[in-house]
Amino acid sequence: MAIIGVKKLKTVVDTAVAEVEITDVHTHLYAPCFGDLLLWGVDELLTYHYLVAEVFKWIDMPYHDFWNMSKEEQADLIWKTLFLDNSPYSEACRGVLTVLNRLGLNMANRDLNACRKFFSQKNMEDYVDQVFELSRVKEVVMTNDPFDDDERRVWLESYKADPRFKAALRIDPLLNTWDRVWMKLKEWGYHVEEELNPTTLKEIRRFLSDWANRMQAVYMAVSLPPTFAFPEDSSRAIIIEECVLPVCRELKIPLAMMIGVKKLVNPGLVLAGDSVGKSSIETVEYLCANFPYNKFMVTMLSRENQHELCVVARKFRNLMVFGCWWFLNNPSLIDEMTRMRFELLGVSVIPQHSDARVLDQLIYKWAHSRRIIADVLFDKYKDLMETGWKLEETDIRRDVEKLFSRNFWDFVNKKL
Ligand code: RAT
Ligand code: ZN
Repeated sequence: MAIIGVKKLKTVVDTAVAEVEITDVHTHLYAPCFGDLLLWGVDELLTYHYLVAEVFKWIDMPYHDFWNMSKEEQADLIWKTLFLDNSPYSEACRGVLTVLNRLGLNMANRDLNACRKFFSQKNMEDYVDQVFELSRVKEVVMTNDPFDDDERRVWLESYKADPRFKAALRIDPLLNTWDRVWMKLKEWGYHVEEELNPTTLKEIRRFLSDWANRMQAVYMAVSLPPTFAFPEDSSRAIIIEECVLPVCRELKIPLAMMIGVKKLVNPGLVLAGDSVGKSSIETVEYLCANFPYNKFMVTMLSRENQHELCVVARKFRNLMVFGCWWFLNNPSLIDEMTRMRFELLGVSVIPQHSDARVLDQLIYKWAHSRRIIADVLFDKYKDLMETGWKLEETDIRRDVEKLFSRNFWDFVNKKL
């Protein structure tokens, strides 16, 4: 047995975490066959909606004037406001600089146009390879919305599988705006009416199976408001119970629920205009308890829900907690949440996902999270060693591999 001493522990943990090949369970990235839907490069990085929200803290311009600017003009304004007129230490700003740094760009002279030149010489396909290599991500799960016309066209006409990009069937419109989308299903040949009668429910099931199979979806996913309740007398609850859960069961895939987003509290900010609210943990508890043959992946947006979510995950083997979502994806909160999760759940959690919308973000989101998770792990192993427990490098590599990849696949493939 190659037992590790406490002196070597730091190096062993850091190396294991730095080297592990990641399965990123939730992103908004697209495989190359989706063309322009896959965003990349410095102008996309700078106009990420996390930065758009920050720039409007400083500028007085009407929202629509900003949205009428070209992408490059928006990026120039964000660069000037958030990087030159202020120090860019917010997590979203720092992220851009981590990416440029890891790509070998020297930003000491703060020259944005030099960066643009660097990216203009790249070709998308090669750049995808480079980013996957640099971030040591082996595969990502996309967010695939059959209600998005541009995306839908690719699935129906020109999709070309790339093993690095797995699909997740995203069903927000179906669950959150049935009164508007039932007409679309009808147009696409499903025999539905607005009223959720037996034929309509059967046809919604057919729609879900068709798309999950077409995409080879590894799970179904939905983002939900803080008011999400179940059971409830609403079209959402009926569709979940009668369609989503049965189809997930039949296909043996999890339903990922991302709970706690208050949509468009400031509509002028568009994608950057959503906020957060505390949600009901009882809803998660009820679903896990009453649908034991369904698997649920859950992440919640408010910090206040994190502890109770861990507790519920201790009670139900059909619940997998994942990621530090969106406003929680900041170093201080990742650190706090990861500690709590490791203390309450041991190795049985998916500590992080990237939520990358721009390919290059894989580089920073994972560099930043790896650092924090490694530090937390080190503390936990050190505490363990103080009990006299002996650790081998293989133990640590096994745990790290589970946290960053295998727990997800084991859960997806788990039979209940
Ligand atoms: O983090 C984000 O980019 C959000 O805008 C959302 O996309 C969120 O992650 C979601 O998947 O709904
Ligand atoms: Zn997302």
